[in-house]
Amino acid sequence: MERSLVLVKPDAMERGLAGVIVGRLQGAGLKLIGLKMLHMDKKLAEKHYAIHKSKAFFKDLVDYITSTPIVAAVFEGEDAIARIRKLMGATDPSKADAGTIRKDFGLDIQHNATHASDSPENGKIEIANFFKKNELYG
Ligand code: FUP
Repeated sequence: MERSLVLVKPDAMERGLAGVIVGRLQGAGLKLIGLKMLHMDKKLAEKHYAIHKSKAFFKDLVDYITSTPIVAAVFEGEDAIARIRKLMGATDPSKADAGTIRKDFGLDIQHNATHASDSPENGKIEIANFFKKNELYG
């Protein structure tokens, strides 16, 4: 069993897509075991995106992800990481496969509707950044 953090990012929140995105993942058979709405502060954003600290887009990314409240979810399932990333599609929505969340709802590489963990190890770290153990119902 794997677990992944999923974020519904500001661009999707502003267009009322939180339920649709969470629903797509549930509809694909992934189990929702944690859910909350929060407004990420700069500290949490910099921690979440620490791997991108040296990139030119880092400041914009932090400004963007902290621009509105977001929905954070945890999904559990067999092979959950790979399955969710496939359902989400490529980082750049214009390059994402048809029928993926980012193809259907993403606007551009920064405003790409969702985040999901890219490995089981990062999933554990990311989930711990957003959820206490007793907020998960796996
Ligand atoms: P992903 O795992 O698909 O979310 O993609 P990355 O970890 O490579 O990138 C994390 C986030 O950085 C993306 F969701 C959007 C942002 N990003 C940019 O804003 N510009 C870029 O050129 C690349 C990524």
